[in-house]
Amino acid sequence: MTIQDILLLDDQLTDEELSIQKSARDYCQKELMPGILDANRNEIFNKSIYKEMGQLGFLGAPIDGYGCAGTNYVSYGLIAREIERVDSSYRSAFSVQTSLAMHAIHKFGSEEQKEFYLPQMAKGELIGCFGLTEPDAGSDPGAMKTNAKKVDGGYNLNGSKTWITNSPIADVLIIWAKDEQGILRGFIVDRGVDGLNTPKLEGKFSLRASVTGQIFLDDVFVSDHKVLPEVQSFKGPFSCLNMARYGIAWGAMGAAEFCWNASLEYTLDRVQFGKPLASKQLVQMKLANMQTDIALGLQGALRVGRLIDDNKMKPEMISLVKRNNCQKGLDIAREARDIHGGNGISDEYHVIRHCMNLEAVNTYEGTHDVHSLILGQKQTDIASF
Ligand code: TGC
Ligand code: FAD
Repeated sequence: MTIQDILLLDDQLTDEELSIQKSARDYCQKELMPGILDANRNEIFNKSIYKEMGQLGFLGAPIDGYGCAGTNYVSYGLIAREIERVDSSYRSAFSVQTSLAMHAIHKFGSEEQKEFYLPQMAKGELIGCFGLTEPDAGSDPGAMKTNAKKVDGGYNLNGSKTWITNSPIADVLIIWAKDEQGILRGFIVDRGVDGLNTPKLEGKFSLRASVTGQIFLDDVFVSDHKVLPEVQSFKGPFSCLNMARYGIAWGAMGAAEFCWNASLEYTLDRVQFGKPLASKQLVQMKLANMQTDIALGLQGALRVGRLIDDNKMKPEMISLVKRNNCQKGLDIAREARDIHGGNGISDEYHVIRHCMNLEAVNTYEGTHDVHSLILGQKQTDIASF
């Protein structure tokens, strides 16, 4: 037993899952960690990261065929945990490509669409994004105004999306819009079409190593064969969100683990009042709280992963772990920031970066409170949105 793994989570993993975890940890620590400080300071996302993740088989990992690795969902979660141990921005890049863009095409696309897009997206040669949120439709995407008007050979899309991860750099934009009957449909919009504009959102204090933007659609023509044929309801985007939210539950724990370990090391080294801070009862209680929330959070994520792999997942299970692990991760990062004293606000100690990132992670993919309401609705049968 190690202090890091008090409930022996590694013993619950298969050899294949342990091997995927190791290759993800090695890559993230060797290739991503050394550059994160600069990337976060200067708001840089290097697209070559997608190619590297592609080479390792991370992109679209749970998809069978089409050049994807075909792992189980536990392995997908383990990858998310290792990536977010470095930075939530890189886990965002992984989640959006895998669970939002590729999953939408895999689950709802035609065979032709799958064969064309998925292999290139798995290699990181094409970058995806997922356009659901609008300026006036965040927690309530049902209020969206983006519309699709049927024309000869396809649809004309009009509207705007905001807070879209990757929109300024995406080659493949999954756009959710309502048709003239008010039915939600999914559209694949390729970079370069007339009427598409994807400006970057400036001034972000969170996820600075991820590019976030808007999407403006001004009579963007999408041909019939770029419409996702197998979806005509909000079930479409919400099914993709289930998978991404599940990955976030693992990822938030990865970021929290970094903050806990940093706090432990820092307080063992830092002497005040003649003794290491780690010798103080208040500090030990904080470390114990971090350890407990992480150990339980990881167990919850693992359990939901096994249930997905056994086809027994219900969306409320995902709300439970997304909500819990994001809030706990954020609380741990804030506590770690405090434990580091003044150094805690310097990016060289990394905890302030995790803290700021987890603020957004707690908000996107359904805010903490929206997931409370999903769980409340399931208990009471009363929707209180
Ligand atoms: P409601 O009437 O309950 O349902 C509409 C239809 O959807 C189905 N459904 C689901 N299907 C699969 N999984 C789920 N989790 C589902 N939830 C609902 C439902 O069965 C129904 O199907 P049908 O066929 O009968 O039409 O929907 P509602 O409008 O009342 O919505 C309820 C609510 C509040 C839970 C929903 O709007 C919600 O989840 N809001 C949060 C919005 C959100 O999460 N946005 C995320 C945007 S993407 C993002 O943040 C990416 S960040 C990426 C990164 O960088 O990592
Ligand atoms: P609002 O819905 O306006 O919520 C504001 C506050 O009100 C929150 O505290 C919320 O919990 C609360 N609230 C809302 N409704 C209720 C209610 N019924 N009862 C009580 N309280 C309520 N979206 C995409 O489509 N694709 C992406 O790739 C994507 N990437 C993102 C990246 C970043 C960095 C961020 C910050 C957001 C991203 N989003 C993306 C959007 C994200 O999903 C939304 O921000 C989120 O769903 C919340 O919507 P909102 O920001 O409009 O907040």
